[in-house]
Amino acid sequence: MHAFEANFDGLVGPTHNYAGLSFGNVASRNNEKSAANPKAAAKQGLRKMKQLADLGFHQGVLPPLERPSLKLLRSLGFTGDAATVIERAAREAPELLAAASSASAMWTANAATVSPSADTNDGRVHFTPANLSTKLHRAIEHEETRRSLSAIFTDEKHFKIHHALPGTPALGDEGAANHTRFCNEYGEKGVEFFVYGRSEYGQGSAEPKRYPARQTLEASRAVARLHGLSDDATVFAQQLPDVIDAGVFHNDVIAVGNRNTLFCHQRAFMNQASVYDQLSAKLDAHGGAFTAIEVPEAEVSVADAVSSYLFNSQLLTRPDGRQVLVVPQECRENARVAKYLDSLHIRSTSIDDVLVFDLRESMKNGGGPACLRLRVVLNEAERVAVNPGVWMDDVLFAQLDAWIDTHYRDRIAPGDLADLKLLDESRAALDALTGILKLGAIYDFQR
Ligand code: SUG
Repeated sequence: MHAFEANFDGLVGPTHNYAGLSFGNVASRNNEKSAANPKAAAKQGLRKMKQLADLGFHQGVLPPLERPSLKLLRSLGFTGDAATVIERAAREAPELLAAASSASAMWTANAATVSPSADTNDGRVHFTPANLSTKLHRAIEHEETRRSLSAIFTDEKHFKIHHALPGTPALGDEGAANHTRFCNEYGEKGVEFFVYGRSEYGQGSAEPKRYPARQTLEASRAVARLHGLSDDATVFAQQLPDVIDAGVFHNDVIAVGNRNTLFCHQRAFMNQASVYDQLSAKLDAHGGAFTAIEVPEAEVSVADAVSSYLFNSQLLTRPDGRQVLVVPQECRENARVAKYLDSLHIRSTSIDDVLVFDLRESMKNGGGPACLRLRVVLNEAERVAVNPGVWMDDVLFAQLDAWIDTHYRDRIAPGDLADLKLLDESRAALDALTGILKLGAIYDFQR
């Protein structure tokens, strides 16, 4: 059946700030305690969505979550009315207030792992929200994420939305950031590629020494089972541990795939050649010819990849069949990466075009073009079943642009998280947003 890939980008929430919450994510740590501009952040993300929609890509929007999360703070013993909770948390545990205030749900590549209906045993599109259990500010996302996904992919005839895996070290799951799907045509059965950082029970397996490996093999296998994927259509691979130690906290910082193409760094996976062989053999059995475009260390180092986010790009097939690579501006500012991109057209790769976006605000927290989007392959019947309010077009763009102007600040410094007004402003924004996106009352404060 004919199908296409839709990208659902996370709208940056009104509390976007730099709190240095993600040890192992170099950008997050480097920008800790600097002032953020939520309005610019939201507009940068929105412009990407609009421009990609204008080019003919199917582009959807996922809403931010309610932040600050009074629910988290209350569960940690801060009692009383909202003002008392925030005031006490700011005074006694500013790091917990920061975790409760993060707009991290913008990185929807971590919202869930998604398997298209062509791959699953019951013929539905499966979603497993990621438990994101390695970081407190992210571990509190999945319940609300599930609610948003359920408001958008509501029809159970087409969509199955699982609960997140138990949030425990053995089952750390970071969602689609560590998952890629290869296929011949989007609507045909494909091969799902799960990349993990460590194994809880795989004795003697290599692990990073400096930074945490957020995804486990056990979590990846559990998601594949939940989604009803067959063994002949899954490949599991481990990230190189020392690359995680160099700042590659998700696989999408070092690799991106689309259809039959994997674009990745030379030093992405353990036993990389055998990983290619497995992908090639399994894709071949499903009618596709696997190709890897491997970038050598000698041309672009792992450090260059981490600072420029070359691989945190989107590799997209245009309606006319040409393949475009969507990269952040930082790629143009790194001479070696820019040189590599400029040479793409003479290398006879399947990448025909490069599109550059300014996503500076998100990038400063370690979130590039690929982090900001969740890919969902849909056939026509499934597309019709999606809540129509979330598809990007001229009207929705204009509404969201004006909505950002009305509700967002242009500066949030760490100390501002103690500002009681931020909660009311944020709720007013989200309340208006559910009207614009026609999502119904998805937020706790609306219920
Ligand atoms: O989980 N940064 C996010 C970035 C997520 C990027 N996603 C993908 N690679 N798919 C993270 O590390 C930083 C927030 C702060 O420090 O304020 C943060 O959560």
